[in-house]
Amino acid sequence: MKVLLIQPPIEDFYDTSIRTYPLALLYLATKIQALADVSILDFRTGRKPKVLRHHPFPELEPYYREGVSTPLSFFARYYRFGCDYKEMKKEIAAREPDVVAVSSLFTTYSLEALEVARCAKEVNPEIVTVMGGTHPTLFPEHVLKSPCVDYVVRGEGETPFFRLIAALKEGRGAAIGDIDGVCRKTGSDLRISDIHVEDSIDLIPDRRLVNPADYRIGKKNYTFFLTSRGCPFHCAFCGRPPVPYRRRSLASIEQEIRQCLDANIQALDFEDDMLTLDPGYFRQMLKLFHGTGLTLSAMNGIYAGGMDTATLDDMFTAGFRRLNFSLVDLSRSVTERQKRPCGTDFLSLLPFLESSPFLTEVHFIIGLPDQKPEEVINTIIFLMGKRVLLGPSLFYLAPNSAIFSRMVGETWEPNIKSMRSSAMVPADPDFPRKSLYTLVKLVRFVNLVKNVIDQEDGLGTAGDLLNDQRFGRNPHDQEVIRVLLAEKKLVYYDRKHGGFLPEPHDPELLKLFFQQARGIMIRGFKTMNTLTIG
Ligand code: B12
Ligand code: SF4
Repeated sequence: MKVLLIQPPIEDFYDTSIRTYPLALLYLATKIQALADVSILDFRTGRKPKVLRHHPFPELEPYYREGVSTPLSFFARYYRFGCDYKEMKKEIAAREPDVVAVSSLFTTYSLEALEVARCAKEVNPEIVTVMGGTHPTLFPEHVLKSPCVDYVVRGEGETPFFRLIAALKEGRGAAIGDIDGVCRKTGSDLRISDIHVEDSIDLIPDRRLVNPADYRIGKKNYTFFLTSRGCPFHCAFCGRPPVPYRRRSLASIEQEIRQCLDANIQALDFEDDMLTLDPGYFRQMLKLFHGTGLTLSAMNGIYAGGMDTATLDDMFTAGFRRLNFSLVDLSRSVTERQKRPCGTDFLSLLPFLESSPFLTEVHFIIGLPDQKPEEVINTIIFLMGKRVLLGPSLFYLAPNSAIFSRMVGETWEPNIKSMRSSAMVPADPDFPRKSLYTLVKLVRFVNLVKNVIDQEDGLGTAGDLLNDQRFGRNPHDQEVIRVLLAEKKLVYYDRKHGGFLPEPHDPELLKLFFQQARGIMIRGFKTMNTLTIG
């Protein structure tokens, strides 16, 4: 039996192309390896993005434009990241699979995943199609009602998928209805199973099933890695898959590290939802990396609760160089409202981090319901004075989160495309889109200044930026910054018509930022160099 596991393409204004390792598919492929002839096809990674002239967000046209020159640029074009329909059909047809199984991790890109199932059925209606991942787990009916999907797997897929493939192979179709985690249909009758949770999460994915050179960060082959699954917390904005928190055995992690090295992996990104929950376990786990030479990261974000400087030292020894912390917001009242545990524990680690060799990125959310733009300004001003890079995340509605249930509940379907940060959907009328946009632009300004002062010390105030070579080379960029500093306005240079035009922005917020930031210092990201906002 030939089983093809597919990572679908996505359509958006951007892609995080350094983080598309198809780990879920590798777990599934490894589990059924002895049962079937299995291969993985990644329709998303390593393909040239294609510009889509029409996109589903006409309301964003004033914000994301082409032909614009500004040093504070944001998104411009809408793309398809990965294969188009014709290529997908050709690739599926060439492999003549019996089963096509598609990963659908994101609700917002679930239509792209369904397209893959449609391709498979068009290639050959006899191909059995299966879909799994966070989206089908949360909305099995939505996926199963597509005439192109035969089965949906809910929850962790290894065992249900194994049983499904075994039943199909042995022609035991009738038994499929009883497999925990597998949903099926008979005519219009849908049989929806509970969410499956694996008894053991120690399975080691066989990374030889993908080409390591297809997944690179800089010059290094990277992989995703999990030491745990699930998270015991319930932040109101989070749409994590509803599975309990469990940790892996250290012995299996040790074995997996060896296999990664054998597979020529040089960098490893932990994608755990809660990597550092138990600092004791975490530190033991870090010891397994000593001497491996692997570069470690946790770009999904590190939770600082319970962490201390000794743990940070251990992280450095293990191979971490760049840290991504999830702050959410500086204000305790915001984090408490969001039910975010230990929201501000990170602050106690900051003095150590600033004087350490780590490069630290701090992520915070812009546009949470009940969050005020002024609160975000406080976070920005605080972080700009620290030796960190600012990592803004625009709020989006995450299915299964408490906010999602409150705001859209059962009526979510028409909003599918908006459940992404690039859609900049305001969650609160007091925090409109132009304020979200203004704050992102301010963060870009701060990070740009950090970049400039990292390269050049002794710039006294922000006004000196205008004489800096970096801006001097492009008079249009220089003018955009001059207008921002002097007139507190956002403008861009329109290359087509050859003039400066206003960007949508909230002038009051800009004024407030510069008022509060007056006399306050911006510190570099890589260096302790500073500059003062005049
Ligand atoms: C890595 C990751 C990414 C990567 C991409 C990963 C990839 N391969 O494409 C990056 C960083 C690019 C990413 C981006 C986004 N992400 Co993300 N991401 C994750 C993260 C942290 C881990 C996913 C993972 O690999 N887990 C490890 C694997 C082993 O677990 P798994 O995926 O659950 O797979 C198991 C089952 O689901 C099932 N299964 C999975 N696939 C299949 C397929 C079949 C056929 C079967 C049978 C079973 C099956 O079996 C697997 C093994 O048990 C999850 C959080 C999470 N806990 O899932 C969020 C998550 C998936 N992301 C999410 C979102 C919303 C986004 C964004 C759209 C947010 C935004 N900024 O707009 C962005 C898109 C940005 C962009 N355009 O680049 C949400 C999705 C929620 C939803 N219902 O839509 C999640 C759940 C985060 C959250 N807490 O809310 N993400
Ligand atoms: S945001 Fe992080 S800590 Fe909060 S529930 Fe989600 S995974 Fe857990």
